[in-house]
Amino acid sequence: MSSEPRLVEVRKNVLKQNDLVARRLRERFRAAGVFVVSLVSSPGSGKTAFLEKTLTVLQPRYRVAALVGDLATENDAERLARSRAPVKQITTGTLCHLEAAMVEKALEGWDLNRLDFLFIENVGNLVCPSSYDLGENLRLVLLSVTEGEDKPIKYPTIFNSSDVAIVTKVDLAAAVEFDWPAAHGNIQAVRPGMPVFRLSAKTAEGMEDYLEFLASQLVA
Ligand SMILES: Nc1nc2c(ncn2[C@@H]2O[C@H](COP(=O)(O)OP(=O)(O)OP(=O)(O)O)[C@@H](O)[C@H]2O)c(=O)[nH]1
Ligand SMILES: [Mg+2]
Repeated sequence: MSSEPRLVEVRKNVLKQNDLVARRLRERFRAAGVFVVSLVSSPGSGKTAFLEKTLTVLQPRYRVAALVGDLATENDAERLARSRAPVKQITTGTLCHLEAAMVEKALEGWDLNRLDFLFIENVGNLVCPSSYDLGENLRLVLLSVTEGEDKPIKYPTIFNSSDVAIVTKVDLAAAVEFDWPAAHGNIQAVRPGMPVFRLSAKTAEGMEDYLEFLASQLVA
């Protein structure tokens, strides 16, 4: 007998188990009144830089915190902690994505009632994170100008499973001859109507529009 059907079955069970935990998390987030935003992208697209800026700017007006996933190191948590927001690193070992159970475990001892926004930076990967619900309200997919305009059509699932696209590192756009109409067209091809923001965490260009959008989500 081929092993293929068994592998598929195991994977389905893992996903089903994840959905149960994600549902539990979503209910907990709703009850606590915390708005949860997750970030997915390929490695190095600028998730941590963008999140550090977001945490720093939001801090005076909102109570914010972050979880960050990586296979190894506490580097990103240390960078995010510079914002002075509560931050916890989740190290996944060999796993290329976060699972709802890891988020649930990382939140042990946290009083979610004391938060307005919780951000979750996923492991840098354009494939694995797409199938794992983390109970978030909003999933942001980042695409940096240096990656190539074709990424949305090459990795459609991660764009399909996200709510908003953020084009990052726009300060480098001219140097890499980034083709904005092509990138935007590719995003819209895989996820018609998807809101897209263009910004730079380095120069802060475009951050204001995105932060306004985020604040409007909390009110909604
Ligand atoms: N010029 C420029 N560089 C940026 C910007 N955002 C991030 N970078 C740089 O891009 C590199 C990767 O940024 P990170 O924030 O570590 O990216 P990441 O997506 O968190 O990476 P992983 O967590 O490893 O997946 C770093 O050298 C950043 O300084 C930006 O807006 N402009
Ligand atoms: Mg990072």
